[in-house]
Amino acid sequence: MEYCLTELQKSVKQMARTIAEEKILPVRAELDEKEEFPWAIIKNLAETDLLGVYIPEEYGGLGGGCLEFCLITEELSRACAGVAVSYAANALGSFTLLEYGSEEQKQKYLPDIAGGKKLTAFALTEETAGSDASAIKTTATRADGGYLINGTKQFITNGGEADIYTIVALTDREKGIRGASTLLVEKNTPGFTFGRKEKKLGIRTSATRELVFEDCLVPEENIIGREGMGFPMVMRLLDRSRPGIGAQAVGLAQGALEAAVDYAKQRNQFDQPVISFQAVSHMLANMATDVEAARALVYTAARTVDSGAKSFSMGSAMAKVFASDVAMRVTTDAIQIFGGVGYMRDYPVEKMMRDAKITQIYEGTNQILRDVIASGLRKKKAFE
Ligand code: COS
Repeated sequence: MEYCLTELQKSVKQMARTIAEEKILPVRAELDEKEEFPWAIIKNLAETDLLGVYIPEEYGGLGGGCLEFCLITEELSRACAGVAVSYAANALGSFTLLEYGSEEQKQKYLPDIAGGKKLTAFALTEETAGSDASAIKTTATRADGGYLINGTKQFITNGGEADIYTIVALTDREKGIRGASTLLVEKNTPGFTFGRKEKKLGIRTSATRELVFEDCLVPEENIIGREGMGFPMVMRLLDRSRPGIGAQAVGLAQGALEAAVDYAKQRNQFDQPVISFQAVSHMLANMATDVEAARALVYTAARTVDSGAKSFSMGSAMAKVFASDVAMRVTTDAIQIFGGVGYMRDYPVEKMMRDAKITQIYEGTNQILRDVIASGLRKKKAFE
């Protein structure tokens, strides 16, 4: 399909593909097995400026937007979704700063993020606040010299590895979620430590860790925007980042589709390649159609984010829901086409299926996102 990509889009996509094929493919099974953070690959992404693709040129980035970010995420995910999410979580950790940060904050942090000198993470989720994001309990209380943070964040991607954390905490507990604010916390700030490192089904090279805050004092200037603006900021951040999860799902599904086609062409049964059986070739045809439909939706959602549209909740949610369901279906069918060997770790498709599952869960479960879409439908005055 022709997506009419710009020169910048074609070039970042190609660079990401080269890194994926030369640097990720040879080590993905080992990274998965050892559950090691892919620092060498993050370094490659920094050297090629891909880490700062969405950051404006004045702060050292490439000046791209959501679509460029999605193209890179998709290419990395085609090789390894665990590497792709480590890359994508860095953007999640810096989007709020980019959109709402003061000029001083941007000058201070963005050049190092764009250059890959500092990695970021975003922390919203807590034990009591998953789908119900408004149930956070972490507090940031005004104190001499800034805010005193107390609480524990759970399941934080890039946790322990990142240098800068964008966290959401209650600056006014009385007001509940309307008293939430977004703050930047740097690694090594006294009172900020890392708890349990999770052992996961998939995306095992990525780091998923608890963040523990015990009387952690951050300076007043670390608040992003105004006190009480935290929740709407986070909702908008998630609207902006969900096409990225869609792109991760599309990359995963594309990788599984390619592996299944290659295998079906070379695997002989009953004296012929299994792709010559209609039962198999129609499965592949459905997989290819699903992947292309998901890609078209993800790119359109990303272009809507980049268009400057005021609201893009529905399109972003649709892209994430549809693409992640496709990724789960296509990776599962890829194993089916491989048959018995697909279930073994010698081939990459079992890892792809394990990796795909999380795309239906994180950054809003597909159940919550169907609520977001339905709520958009309820609010719509007319269909264009
Ligand atoms: N953009 C901007 N503001 C938004 C918004 C959006 N997309 N969605 C909601 N808001 C605002 C609302 O306007 C409302 O503001 P006011 O207080 O001024 O009225 C406020 O946020 C609360 O909105 P709402 O009442 O709809 O929030 P709910 O508590 O019902 O939660 C859901 C809404 C379920 C959609 C939200 O909790 C959610 O997205 N959950 C999933 C969380 C998630 O994705 N977690 C994964 C994190 S991985 S990093």
